[in-house]
Amino acid sequence: MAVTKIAGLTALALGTLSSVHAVELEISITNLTQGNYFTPRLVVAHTDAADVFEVGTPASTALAWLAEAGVIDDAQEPASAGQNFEAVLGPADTDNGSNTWHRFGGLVAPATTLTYTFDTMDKPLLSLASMLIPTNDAFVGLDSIEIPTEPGTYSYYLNAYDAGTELNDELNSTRTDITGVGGTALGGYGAPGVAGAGAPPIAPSMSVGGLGVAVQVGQDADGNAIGANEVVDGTDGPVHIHRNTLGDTSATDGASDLNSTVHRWLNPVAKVTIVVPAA
Ligand SMILES: [Ca+2]
Ligand SMILES: [Ca+2]
Ligand SMILES: [Ca+2]
Repeated sequence: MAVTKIAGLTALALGTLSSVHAVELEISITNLTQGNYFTPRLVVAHTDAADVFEVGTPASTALAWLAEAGVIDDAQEPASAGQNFEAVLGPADTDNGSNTWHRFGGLVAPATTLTYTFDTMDKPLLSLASMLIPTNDAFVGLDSIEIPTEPGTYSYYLNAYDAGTELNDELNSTRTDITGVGGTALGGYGAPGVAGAGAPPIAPSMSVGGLGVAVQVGQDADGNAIGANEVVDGTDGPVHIHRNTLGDTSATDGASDLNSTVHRWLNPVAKVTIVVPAA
């Protein structure tokens, strides 16, 4: 998969942001869903020389890792080295010229809020992305908003997007009756609808298989071999608004292993609040 960078703003728009000053933002993210979790968040302050995603444009390999497996950097999944956002953006927590980024850890549970502080290092734009679990390749995204500079509190509602890099089969990797080759693992989690086998239906464990680690050995829908730590398992277009989880009411048979009474959602799926402190 080719990594594609798309300019987000014109030079004219950047010119209007010349008054940006270094600021430590307080960023809160609220999970608005009933039964989906957010994996650790990629939060990037950047110029128009960097872009996390673009609706209507094929996802980068780094975005595929994030959306399919929750992987942002090598520390999470060494096998993604050279393909993940660390490879695309540079080291975390420092000024990379075009960007500075953090990986904010921990799961965001349904109907909960987590808050972070983030030094934007004078970058004018802000993006955020995080995988929704359990899904094949859904992510919640904020794309290149202008970072407010006046002290105050600013809110944004975020949609769930489909990265387009994995077919939405909604099948756990142990399923063999439909495709004959196993499902595409719903992010590598060991049981349908949860992050670890045996966990309650909407309370993922972080201990089984590692959070967001892709385990997709088998074959894709075209019969091509998929090795461990690959994120190639069919495509369903450029980045687009997610069709939502379809689900059904059996975790072990039918067209989906997800629960239609728990795992469906409507956009927006997240609220982000940015507090710009008084200078
Ligand atoms: Ca973009
Ligand atoms: Ca998909
Ligand atoms: Ca089912």
